[in-house]
Amino acid sequence: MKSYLETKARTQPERRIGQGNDAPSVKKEHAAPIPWEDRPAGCHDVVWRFKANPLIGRHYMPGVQGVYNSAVAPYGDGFVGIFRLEKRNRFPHLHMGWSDDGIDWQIEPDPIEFDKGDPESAADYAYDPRLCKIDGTYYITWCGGHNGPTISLAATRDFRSFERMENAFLPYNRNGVLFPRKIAGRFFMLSRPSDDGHTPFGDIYLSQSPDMCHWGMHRLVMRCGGNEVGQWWQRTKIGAGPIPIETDEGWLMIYHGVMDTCNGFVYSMGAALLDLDEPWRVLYRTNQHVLTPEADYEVAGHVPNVVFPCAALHDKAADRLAIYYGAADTSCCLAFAHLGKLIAFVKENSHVF
Ligand code: BMA
Repeated sequence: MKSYLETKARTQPERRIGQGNDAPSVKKEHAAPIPWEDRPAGCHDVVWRFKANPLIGRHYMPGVQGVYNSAVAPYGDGFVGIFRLEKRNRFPHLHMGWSDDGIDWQIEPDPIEFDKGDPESAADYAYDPRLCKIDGTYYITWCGGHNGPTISLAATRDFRSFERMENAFLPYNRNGVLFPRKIAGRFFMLSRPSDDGHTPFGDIYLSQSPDMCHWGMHRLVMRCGGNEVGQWWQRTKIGAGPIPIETDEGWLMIYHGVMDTCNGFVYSMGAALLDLDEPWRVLYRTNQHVLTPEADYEVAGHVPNVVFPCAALHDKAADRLAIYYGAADTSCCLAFAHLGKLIAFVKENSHVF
């Protein structure tokens, strides 16, 4: 099965977007080292914060009110990012960003302009992007407006032209996260059916597609958990975060778990291992969060008490994982873990329900 762009005849000349004329040209594909900082002395947590957080603060450039819940991926000899950026009207758009080291980012001031591939893809809000490379094509999934929020999709090879694809699901849905390779010849996407508001419920589902256009064979992956499983940190809703990472122990899926309190929702980070061939089967799942809002920039901001992972870079040889998360719907942050230790932690502290 060919990737999406290969199956579509391209009718428009290649063009650049926004300030994209400054986009670095890709020389030779080679991996830049991912961001890394050792666990601080005295810290015993399996996931720890970058000392220089927030990576990208609330006023990244004049008129900007927040940059958060954003996606990154290796590209060329550096990294690309798709950033959720909000100006003073607080209407979220997606902006391209470039970085040599995954830490210092140059974000374009104008939003990405998508080619109009999908006649139903009204120019509307766009938030919480994920970025997934499959067979040489980069796919962006995000929460877009289609008479209510659901999963929008676009494809690019060069981050200069972006082909808008059909939206994946009926509204209402959020947290659409692709798998980085086909499984049994099909594309796989996690998602979280929701409502049109702030959604006080939600479980993670998996859908399959032969062509990135038609989605079906939906499977429940995992439910949120409450009293009966002793899991208050993830009792209200859960949603997939970064692109799942393939490991010998299964797909490592980092996700957010939400609990309701008398002061609103609290968003924490957890992790699970899914079966490699049938990823709707949960092998292990953390019986506790691995990161919860505690730092000042996580407990204070536009929406306090939010840790919202959307991307992760990994280096298997070095046993390193760098997790990008939005903090308090205000800033972009980084956290680190040893991949092997996180997997061991998930297995040793698991409650599958
Ligand atoms: C969710 C999404 C996220 C946001 C979170 C906390 O429903 O809208 O973008 O980070 O709420 O406000």
